[in-house]
Amino acid sequence: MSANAHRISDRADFTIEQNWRDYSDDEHVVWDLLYRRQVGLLADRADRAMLDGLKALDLGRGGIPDFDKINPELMKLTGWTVVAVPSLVPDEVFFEHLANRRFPAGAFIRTRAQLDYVQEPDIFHDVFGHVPMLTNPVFANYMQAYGEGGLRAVKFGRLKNLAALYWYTVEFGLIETPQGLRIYGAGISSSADESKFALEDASPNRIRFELERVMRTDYRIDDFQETYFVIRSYDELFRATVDTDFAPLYERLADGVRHSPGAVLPSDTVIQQGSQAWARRKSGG
Ligand code: HBI
Ligand code: FE
Repeated sequence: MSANAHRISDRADFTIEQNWRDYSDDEHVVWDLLYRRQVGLLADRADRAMLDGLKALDLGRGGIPDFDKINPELMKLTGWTVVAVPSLVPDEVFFEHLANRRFPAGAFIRTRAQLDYVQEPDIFHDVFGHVPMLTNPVFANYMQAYGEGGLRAVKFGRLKNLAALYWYTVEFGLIETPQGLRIYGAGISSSADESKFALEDASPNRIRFELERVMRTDYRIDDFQETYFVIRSYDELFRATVDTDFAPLYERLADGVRHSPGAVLPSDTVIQQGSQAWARRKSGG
């Protein structure tokens, strides 16, 4: 186990040094294995924004990315930087970073035995999955607006609703393109199985994104999604956060009405109704 695995931070913002020189050769090999597999799968499954971001930051240069090398490029493109954290950080710390255009990325990398699934976000999930999207100016604005909204949601006690918005967009979002549906969510793009499942399997619902509907929808963290929400553009996502007056929305959400992950509502614009043939699907999950 390298010195990087699950260190603790003694800073108020939970950051640590990445210490890129401490990664072992085998840890670099794990990144290369995951990178090569995903980039092959995503060539015609990921949205342009993600593929362009991978190139712009040269994340395929070989080995685990050194934040000192990718940050100047990312800063130039959209004013974001990646900061290293041991793993999940408290919600408010997370929102504070996003609101200041800092993306907290786990510094540890999964082992070869965990190639297909790791419980906590490791550097591959965070830097391969999330960071390329931060090179897209509109999505970068959405992520900062999300962070600011998160700090407000904590005050209104509406964290669960906001976490659902993050889950169904930043983590598991799909976008409509002239070539068909494409992936932009990091939870999908960093997973070999879900990259195929999210676009090609008949069992999940694919429903048009609507802010309040998504914020009321529960989700499962240990299996593929039962529903994927589809946006038309990143601008639609950004506008939803900046054009919405959240105070009355938070009042309405206080009624506690939630939808189950597989629900299809009469008010939904259904792009593809799932076959609902649910079985535990995540391989080895
Ligand atoms: N911390 N490092 C890290 N990464 C996350 O994705 C993350 C987090 N803390 C909280 C959190 N996500 C979720 O609660 C968000 O959905 C709000
Ligand atoms: Fe994530």
